[in-house]
Amino acid sequence: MRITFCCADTKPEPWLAALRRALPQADVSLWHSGAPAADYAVVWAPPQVFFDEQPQLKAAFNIGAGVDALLALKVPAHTRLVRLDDAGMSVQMAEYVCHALIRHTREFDAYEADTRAQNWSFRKPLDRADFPVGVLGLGVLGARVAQAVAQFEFPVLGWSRSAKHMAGVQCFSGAQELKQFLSKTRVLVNLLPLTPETENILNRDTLSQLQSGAYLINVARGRHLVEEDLLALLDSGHVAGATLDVFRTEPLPAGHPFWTHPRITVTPHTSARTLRSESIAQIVGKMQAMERGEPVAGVVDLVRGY
Ligand code: NDP
Ligand code: OXD
Repeated sequence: MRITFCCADTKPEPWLAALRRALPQADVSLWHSGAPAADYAVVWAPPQVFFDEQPQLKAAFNIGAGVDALLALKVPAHTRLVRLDDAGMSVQMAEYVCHALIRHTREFDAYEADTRAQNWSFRKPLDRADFPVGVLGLGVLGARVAQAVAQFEFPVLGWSRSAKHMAGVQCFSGAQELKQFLSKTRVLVNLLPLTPETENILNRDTLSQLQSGAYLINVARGRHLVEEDLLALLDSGHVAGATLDVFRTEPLPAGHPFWTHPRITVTPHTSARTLRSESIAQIVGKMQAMERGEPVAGVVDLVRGY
């Protein structure tokens, strides 16, 4: 079996070494233009020329959950695209979202400012019933986040494409139920894939439908959010604040207003990192299953776009 590795922004050596350890019989190498034809690829945001030169690939394994960068390319029709299926990301995402939520609802920023000023003062506890949390996207990550938030006894709502039933989560689905979902939500968590249907879904219209004093946690993709609409709604007071992990341009450019906005917390696309050993174990298991002719989870549906 021949495996080629083509991952932007990723140090290749540890991945190549780990893949060789996991598959000692395989020929594993770093892709370069003109490299020999491979059976499988491990990829992250490869250039178009990669697929142009590897038309025989049986599958390309993305070392992330989101496949928007891959779907922007022309991929050979028979090459299956396979996303990471959790591989240690959902627990990180649950930590991140619960941290952002609780930091906001327990007013930890204000307490931190008080204690820095050596000011021993209490705030009136907020009622968690006043902070219904709505999760956009109830897939691998969104479902785990919704369940984690429910553990803290917040009211939890979720929205997905297909109808779902989830213990402790009031579920909504489809465009026709989005309005209802938004009107019952105060803290909005975005865990949708980026597709033509979801691009710019966080805009003036949708964010205005949230309950007053709304809070946004965007951990999916920057292109879900119309940035100037968020700034306008922060100015108007309808949105109280936001925690943003993803941006239309990454790294977030110097001088961007999000860097210094007093009610926006910025993190550098780090809410759920790809974990090398978990990812390789999953990818290698799927390559072996494919070689045996067995089905694997996480194959991207090109029509749905995720
Ligand atoms: P999944 O594909 O497992 O889940 C996607 C969810 O979104 C599903 O519930 C799906 O509905 C729903 N959905 C998709 N399109 C629509 C639509 N048009 N209307 C309503 N619901 C829709 O993805 P993951 O949970 O694994 O990941 C979600 C995203 O998180 C990734 O695509 C990626 O962009 C982002 N991500 C960000 C990371 C970071 O570090 N910031 C790390 C990892 C991922 P249904 O269930 O009905 O199909
Ligand atoms: C992913 C990401 O999609 O890291 O996995 O954003």
